[in-house]
Amino acid sequence: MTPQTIKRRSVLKGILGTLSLPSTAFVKSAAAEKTSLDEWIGYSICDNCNQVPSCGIKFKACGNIIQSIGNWSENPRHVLCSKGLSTLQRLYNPNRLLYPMKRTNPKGSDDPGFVRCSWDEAYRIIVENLTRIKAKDGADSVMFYIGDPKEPRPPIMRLARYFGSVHLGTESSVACRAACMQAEILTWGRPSQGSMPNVKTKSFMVLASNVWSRPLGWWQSLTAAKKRGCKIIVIDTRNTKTAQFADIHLAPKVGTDAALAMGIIRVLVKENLYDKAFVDKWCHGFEELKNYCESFTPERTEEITGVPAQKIIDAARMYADGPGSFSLTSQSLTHNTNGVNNARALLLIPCILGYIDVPGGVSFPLSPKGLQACGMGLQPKFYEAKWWNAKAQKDRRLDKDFVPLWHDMMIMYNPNRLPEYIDAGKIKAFCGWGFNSFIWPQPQQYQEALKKLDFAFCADYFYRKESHRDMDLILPAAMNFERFAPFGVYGSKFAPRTPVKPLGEAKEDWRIALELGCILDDPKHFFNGDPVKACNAILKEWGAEYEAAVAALPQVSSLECRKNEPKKYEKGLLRPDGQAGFNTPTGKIELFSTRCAKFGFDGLPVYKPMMEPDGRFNLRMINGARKPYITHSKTRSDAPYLLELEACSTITMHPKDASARGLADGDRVEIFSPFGGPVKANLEVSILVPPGTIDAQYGWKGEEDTQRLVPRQWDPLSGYAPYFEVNVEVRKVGSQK
Ligand SMILES: Nc1nc2c(c(=O)[nH]1)N[C@H]1C(S)=C(S)[C@@H](COP(=O)(O)OP(=O)(O)OC[C@H]3O[C@@H](n4cnc5c(=O)[nH]c(N)nc54)[C@H](O)[C@@H]3O)O[C@H]1N2
Ligand SMILES: Nc1nc2c(c(=O)[nH]1)N[C@H]1C(S)=C(S)[C@@H](COP(=O)(O)OP(=O)(O)OC[C@H]3O[C@@H](n4cnc5c(=O)[nH]c(N)nc54)[C@H](O)[C@@H]3O)O[C@H]1N2
Ligand code: SF4
Ligand SMILES: [Mo]
Repeated sequence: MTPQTIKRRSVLKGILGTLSLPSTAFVKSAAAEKTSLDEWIGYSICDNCNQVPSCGIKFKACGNIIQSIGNWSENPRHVLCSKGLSTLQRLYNPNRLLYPMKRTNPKGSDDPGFVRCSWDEAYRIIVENLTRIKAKDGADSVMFYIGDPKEPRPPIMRLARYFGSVHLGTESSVACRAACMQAEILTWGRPSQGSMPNVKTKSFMVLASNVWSRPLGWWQSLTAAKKRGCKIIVIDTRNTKTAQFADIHLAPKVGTDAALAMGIIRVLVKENLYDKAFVDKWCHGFEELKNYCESFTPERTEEITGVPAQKIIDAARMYADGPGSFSLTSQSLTHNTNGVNNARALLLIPCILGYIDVPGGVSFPLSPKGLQACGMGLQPKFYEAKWWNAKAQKDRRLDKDFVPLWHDMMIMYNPNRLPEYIDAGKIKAFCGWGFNSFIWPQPQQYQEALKKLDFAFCADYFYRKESHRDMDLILPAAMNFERFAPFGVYGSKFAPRTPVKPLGEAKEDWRIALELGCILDDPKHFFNGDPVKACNAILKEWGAEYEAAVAALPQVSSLECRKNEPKKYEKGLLRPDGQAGFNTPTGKIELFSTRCAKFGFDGLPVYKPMMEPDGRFNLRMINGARKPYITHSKTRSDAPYLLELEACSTITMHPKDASARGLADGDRVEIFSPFGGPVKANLEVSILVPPGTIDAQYGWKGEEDTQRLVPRQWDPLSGYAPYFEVNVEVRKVGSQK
């Protein structure tokens, strides 16, 4: 035994003794208070679609049992949707994982033989294995991963950092909003999905987004704007409720948005509708853009995108009557092999119109200083951004050659080549929170790869057979009603939670990560394992405190913030060096990205044709546009209320395509692609999709797993998969090939 393991064991013993109880008086008294059978009103935050920060929930409880839930009206987000309301059923689902479980059969066995173990034993197994693997293969061979549950990210990022591994992957580094964020940062140097319209906004573009994927406040804001006379333009391939509500709906074929954007930009340039003074002073690469868009005449753009030429002209003119703003999709534009460019191209439209950081346009709020979305770590100091960004760490990352631009821009490594990394012996251990192997195209390849790991564990609400079967340990995570951390952030407001005691031996994700940090590293770095202390370390940056915020409930509390003012780029408020301009390499909005060019990519967001239909596969599949009662893999079994709304995989097809194939509404069908199938689904015939396109939901398993149809090909800028690009064919179950 090495001196290091002896030390670790004695430390472990001591720490486990002190960590088994909540550490601060506040947490202890909060827990004790709820042991009586008195009725009380409590507050939580919904985590069921991970639009973090998410909607506030007010609940009525008796002792530790929550009896009913509803809207928390004082919370800025206070209208719960079907998924939010179903979280109570999820909380008391009898299949919940409530105790740590360890495997007793060898990896690869059909039955892993999971048996219950104590937290002490689970931690001992984790610490011994991670310490051993780190000593033998280095800290970087241990991969940390957090799935779409974005709430646990900050302490796990901290855990990975102090453990010393640069391989932190998340669902956002596999496929989510981060590719859009890349587009935003490349263009104007900071993340911004746009701003919802205010009283000064005269025109508004919805860039591939839909009411079904947004908290309900989004729809309220849009309808109020339209009532005020603001013109709404929706750019969406499908004929959604949002599209039907628009003044103009442009429906480009999937993945042709860069061409559509160039067509619109050409009209703005030709008709002199753009803001010349703003472009001359604050934009880089206008001449290149002007030359490139020249060939995107309305007629040619119509040919590529399917959007009528006159509509392109009308939309350009309507949007130019500003000030205007926009709302950008979180993911749909970027789930094809030219995704980042498709998103970037659309973002250039408000840029050349000068709608950036002006009243009624796209606002770039400054405050509270340093605050980030929870999914990005909440606060750079807390997860130690400097460490992640240092060259010594960056140089060690496995995604450096695979996605050089992503690697340069992002702290999270892109794990889409995980099977290759495992086969090459570069990743030996996996520590996952909220891990779902169906997130990937060809998920079976990832599931096979997991079997080859030396050690792996996952924390989750439920045991998910396909993702967890080859883990050594499964840890029960406390749900949103059972945890303090994290607080919800809404601009300059924040909201704490008043949790009930977790069922069984479930623990908060934050607590698990912090306790492991205490054992693997040093309790001083991990707030003695206490999530409220960790939250307070973050909140104190903005003069706030968790306990005081609980005392103020049901009102939400404030964070110290700087005053927002327009045209901050003129005053040096958008760059860390205090110089005027934007936080890009040229200090200007980059219509031509010098950062892309540096890595050998096109500097302009160019159009590229999507995968060609080859005669056998003639339908483009949008594999995953959101439905209001489904979230990814997780809502299918956790909340039976939601399954009652849709009990199996259901694809949508236009009536013309259905009749050409002899298919009717309600048919059971099979889907094929050049990359896999058959995959089964029920058919819904609807004008929601245009001819030539079907939509499907991913996350169904077994014979309904649509991820098997998607190839492992990647957008070279982000490394994201073409979930919305693959061509498929559909036929009735049992009919001839
Ligand atoms: N084809 C296709 N694939 C896609 C997409 C698509 O549109 N089409 N979208 C991509 C996008 S944008 C995303 S975000 C991902 C989905 O991301 P995933 O990570 O696959 O998301 P989920 O299935 O919601 O959740 C994963 C697991 O987390 C568990 N979980 C939920 N909350 C918590 C928690 O608080 N703590 C812990 N420990 N566990 C929790 C759930 O029980 C579930 O097992 O899929 C991506 N993949
Ligand atoms: N109900 C529900 N809400 C959710 C989630 C959920 O699973 N369920 N997941 C959350 C998460 S993790 C994410 S990332 C977000 C995703 O949020 P979004 O990206 O906004 O959601 P989607 O519904 O995938 O895409 C929005 C629209 O883009 C259109 N679209 C698809 N491809 C193209 C294209 O190539 N061009 C154009 N112009 N339009 C296209 C689709 O028709 C769709 O109506 O949603 C979040 N909210
Ligand atoms: S939109 Fe629905 S699922 Fe998403 S946070 Fe709000 S209530 Fe929860
Ligand atoms: Mo996502």
